[in-house]
Amino acid sequence: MGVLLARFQRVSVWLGFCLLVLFCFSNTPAYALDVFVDDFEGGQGDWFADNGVWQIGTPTAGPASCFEGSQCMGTILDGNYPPDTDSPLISPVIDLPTLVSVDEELHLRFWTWFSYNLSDSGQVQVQVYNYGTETWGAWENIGIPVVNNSSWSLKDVDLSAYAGETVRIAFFHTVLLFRDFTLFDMIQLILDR
Ligand SMILES: [Ca+2]
Repeated sequence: MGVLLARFQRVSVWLGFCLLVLFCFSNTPAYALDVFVDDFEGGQGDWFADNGVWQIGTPTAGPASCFEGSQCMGTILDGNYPPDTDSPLISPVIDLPTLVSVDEELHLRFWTWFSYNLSDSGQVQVQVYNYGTETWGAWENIGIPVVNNSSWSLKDVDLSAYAGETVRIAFFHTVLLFRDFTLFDMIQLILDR
């Protein structure tokens, strides 16, 4: 009788452990890990512009406010962007993590407000560093260009294809004519699990 009871207790403990393990794994929450975050509240940092029409601060035209806080990046904060001013706003160097399972994805998320002339647009680009040649590759367009206009809205670009690479991100402002401007705020590069 004592032996049977001991066996029953061991089985009960083992079953309880198994159920606990199954419960823990089945309830493992999906989560997002920040790889890079910038809301521009600390200033320009290591962002830079080529053929620069970019300014940092609080806009006095358009929405007359940033999405978050008092600092955002824009192509002239108090009026129209000038004509013939193609210009990328380029991020600091970012080391993207590798993906370790099919459930993981890398996403660039940012808030933008824009008002473009009919011939003008905004495009996200990425550039990969080659450690062998110690040079940066060509800029590649990713995601869908934005045209026309939008109030503050959240954009999402999948960067999973660049996992494990060292990259720079650019917001490319393509302009023939002139009109209001474009703004960026609260930029996040996220590892989704
Ligand atoms: Ca901000």
